[in-house]
Amino acid sequence: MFHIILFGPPGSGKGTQSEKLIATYGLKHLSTGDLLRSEINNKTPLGMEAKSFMDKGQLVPDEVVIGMISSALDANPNAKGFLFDGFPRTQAQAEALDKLLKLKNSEIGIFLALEVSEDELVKRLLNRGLTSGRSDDTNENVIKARIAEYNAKTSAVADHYKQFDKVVKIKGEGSIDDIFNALCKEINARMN
Ligand code: B4P
Repeated sequence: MFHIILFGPPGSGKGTQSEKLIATYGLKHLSTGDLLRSEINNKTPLGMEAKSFMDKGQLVPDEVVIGMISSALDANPNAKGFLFDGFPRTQAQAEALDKLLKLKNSEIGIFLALEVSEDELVKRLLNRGLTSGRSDDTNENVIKARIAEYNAKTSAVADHYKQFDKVVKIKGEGSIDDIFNALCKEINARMN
């Protein structure tokens, strides 16, 4: 099994690149953002709790997100590997993920960190907000709050994986195909 973490600030291209990576490598895509939005659309209690945080640009509590990922791992026992998109976003989530994978005698193969300037992030998310219908993409203050949450709580997750020599930084600005090719080059080098 080969597992990938695709990491980066909001709007860095995680969702965009994930679609291409799962098609190429046959991995199961686990996006906590997508899982949470599906709970919101289904109006579940978990979704209603998550919405109150997401609408303000804040992270959803760790126990909610970790529970969701644990269930998703158990629901896919035959997966070739997982592509984690938008997870882990805190140190507690990273430690929980390591433990869950260890129980399956497995571990993260590579941690790919997309790097994009803040101006570009804001521009992309406001642009997506024109068509996505996502309430967290339409208000610039909420977008800035999401970026601030990333800087305060999420960026340090890379340090956790640096100690295991898993982290590779990738420039996340440029054409989608060029970024995809850069990601594939690093994955192929670690897979073989
Ligand atoms: P997510 O759903 O993870 O969304 P995201 O970080 O905003 O977006 P992503 O990075 O995938 O978007 P992409 O660049 O592909 O999170 C939403 C919220 O859910 C969080 O704020 C939080 O509240 C909650 N949440 C999720 N996971 C959580 C967790 N683990 N713990 C706690 N809370 C959690 O797309 C952005 C735009 O850029 C698109 O329009 C795309 O077309 C464009 N784009 C992509 N690549 C481009 C390129 N190379 N050039 C130009 N534009 C590009």
